[in-house]
Amino acid sequence: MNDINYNAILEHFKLKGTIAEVRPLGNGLINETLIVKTQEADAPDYVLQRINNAIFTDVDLLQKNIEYATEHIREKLQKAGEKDIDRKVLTFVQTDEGKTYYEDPSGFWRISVFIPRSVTKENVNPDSSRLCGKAFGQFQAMLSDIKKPMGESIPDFHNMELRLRQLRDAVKADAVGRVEEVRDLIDEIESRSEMMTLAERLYREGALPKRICHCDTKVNNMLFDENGEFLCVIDLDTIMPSFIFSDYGDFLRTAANTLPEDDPNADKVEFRMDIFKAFTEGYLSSASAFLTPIEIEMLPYAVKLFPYMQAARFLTDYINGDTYYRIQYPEHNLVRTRNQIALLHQVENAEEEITDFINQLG
Ligand code: GN1
Ligand code: MG
Repeated sequence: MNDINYNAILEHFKLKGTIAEVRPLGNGLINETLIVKTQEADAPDYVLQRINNAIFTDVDLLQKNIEYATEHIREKLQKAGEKDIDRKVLTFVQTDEGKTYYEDPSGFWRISVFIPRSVTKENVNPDSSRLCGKAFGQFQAMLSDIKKPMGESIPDFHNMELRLRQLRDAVKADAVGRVEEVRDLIDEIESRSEMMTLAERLYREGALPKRICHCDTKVNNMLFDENGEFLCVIDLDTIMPSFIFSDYGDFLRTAANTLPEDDPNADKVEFRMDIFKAFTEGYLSSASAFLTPIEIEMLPYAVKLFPYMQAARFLTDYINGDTYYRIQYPEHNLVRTRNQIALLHQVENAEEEITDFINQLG
């Protein structure tokens, strides 16, 4: 990273002002992110990112998705008479060739305008999770009528059938001899496989739509202003067609877990009903206008699906010898799996209350 000549990359983009400084920003694991400070007070600062091309193999499709989605949201905000639009949607800077990314031997680079006076959060409380629900519902609502051809930047990213196939392939190959030790976890996952692949079957029957989703709905992928008001959604790489469950369920998977997803005290994992209720209220306040009855009816399924899917993904990676997720110690993916299975159990225990609450709102 240190021997990269950032100025040589930056000069291919149409930036305003004089570069004063380039330094790392944030704690993202997938892409490398830097802030580019400019000298002049009236020139914006910028965010420079190297796109992880090992995970996002079709950078052109990825960037087109992001361009189409941000343009569409910008138009929607303009039509709605919003003020301060430049802080409510990301702006990507073009290269001299009129593209939003630049490729050189060190990788694929893109630049967005840094949104001034914005902050990120790592945790939520019921009030902020209501805001998050509303924001992700609005995000889906704004993109629900996009006409541009949006592709899957990671094919079948949240396809549960694929994730189960990957687990079964890993078990069959048993590349590093870990299968015997995790039999109980494989059984936990296999015993629910039929129920958890319901969405894919309904999709094939034409009963369930895919829509444009964010697919990485963590609170730290949102920007807020100095008063805690929501500004915009960031980390747009996984914007793609998916079931709306992706944005609803994955947020709850992280935000409503009392512990981080890799906390080893799986027996202490609890599902926070206060966060669930507030987020669901917020989400339905902005999404119910475009959701079909079956999508609303299946929200309790979505709450289960994401701990389940993430458990399958972590377990697959553990069995494969840790080739996908970054680990800090050898059992890390196993610990993560047990944590997500514990969360699944908690959600299952609360299923009736979850369903009643959604029915009463919907
Ligand atoms: C990855 O890097 P991060 O934390 O934003 C993964 C998500 C998982 C998450 C689990 C592209 O996201 O799908 O839910 O780890 N992103 C990708 O921690 O695979
Ligand atoms: Mg992220």
